[in-house]
Parts: sequence; structure tokens; C-alpha cells
Amino acid sequence: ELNFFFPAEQTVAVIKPDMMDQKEEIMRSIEEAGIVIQAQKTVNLTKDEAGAFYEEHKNKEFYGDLCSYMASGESTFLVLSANNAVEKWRNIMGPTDPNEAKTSQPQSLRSKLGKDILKNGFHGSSSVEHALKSIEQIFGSSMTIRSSKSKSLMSS
Ligand code: RTP
Ligand code: MG
Repeated sequence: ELNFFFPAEQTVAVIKPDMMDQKEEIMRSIEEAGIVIQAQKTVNLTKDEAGAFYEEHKNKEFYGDLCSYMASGESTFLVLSANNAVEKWRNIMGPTDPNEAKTSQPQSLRSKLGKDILKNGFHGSSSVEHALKSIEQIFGSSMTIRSSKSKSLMSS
């Protein structure tokens, strides 16, 4: 048996507030896709925390609505680990707009469960750098598998 110690990629998945009643089934389907759930945390973000989480959209017209949606109830944040985790999870979610997903990716979660372009049920990091930033915000830096590079470990 060969053992590889090359770390798998990490991404952050969020089960948004309106999807929480289906959390268990969703987590099961993630694991059935061969993805490891390394950590989970359920929190009701404040609007300010939601704003920080989606900081890259602060100048978009939907930013206020997005922050209100994300602060409207508890969400579950997951750290996922797999080869190509970022792309893999985004493919499972499907496109941002559930209506578009219904034609282009009918098997995706947003196609099957999303309500509209805002209340689309799920988040996925857009890059490994973005994932790292979200992990640090929600879980703290000790959670990252690239933690040998992280400031907090080097200084401790
Ligand atoms: P996410 O970040 O949540 O995984 O979604 P995404 O990459 O597919 O889409 P993004 O452009 O990053 O948008 C972030 C979230 O903002 C809401 N949104 N509303 N009303 C609108 O036109 C609009 N566009 C985006 C969605 O909740 C989207 O997931
Ligand atoms: Mg995004």
C-alpha cells in the first residue's frame, strides 16, 4: 500500500439559512461524492459578519439583500477536502442562478433546491485563496491544512 501525504485541496461550503431543514441529506450527498467533511460549524451570522464573508461583493447592487439573507437564520459552514475540492463542490452546487441551473445542470443542488438567484441555498469558495480566507474567518487559522504557512503557527 502506498501512502501519499500530499494534502488534498480544501474549500468552504455553506448551507444557507433557507436550506437548513435539508442539512442532513445534503451532508450525506457531499460525503457520497467522495468529499471529506473536515469541520462543520452552525452559526447565525450578523449582517456585519455576512458582509465580511461576502466582502468581494460590497459594491454590487445585491450586497444588502445578500447580507440580510445570510443573517436571516442559522447557516452551516463546512470545510470540505478532496482533490479539486473548489471545482468539485461548485459543480455539485451548479450555477448561481437556479433557473439557469435547471437547463444547464439539472442534477445540481441549486437546480433541484434553489429558489432564485439570491436564495440559491448554497455557497462555495471560488478559489483556494478564497477558501483560506473564509476558513480563517469562520473557523480560525488552526483549521487550514496549509497551516505550516500560517502566521499564527509560525509565531506560536
Ligand atoms: P456563492 O459565492 O454564494 O457561492 O455564489 P456564486 O459564487 O455562485 O455567486 P456570486 O457571484 O459570488 O454571488 C454571491 C451570492 O450573492 C447572491 N446573488 N444575488 N440578485 C442577484 O443578482 C444576485 N447575484 C448573486 C447569491 O446568493 C450568490 O450565491
Ligand atoms: Mg461567489
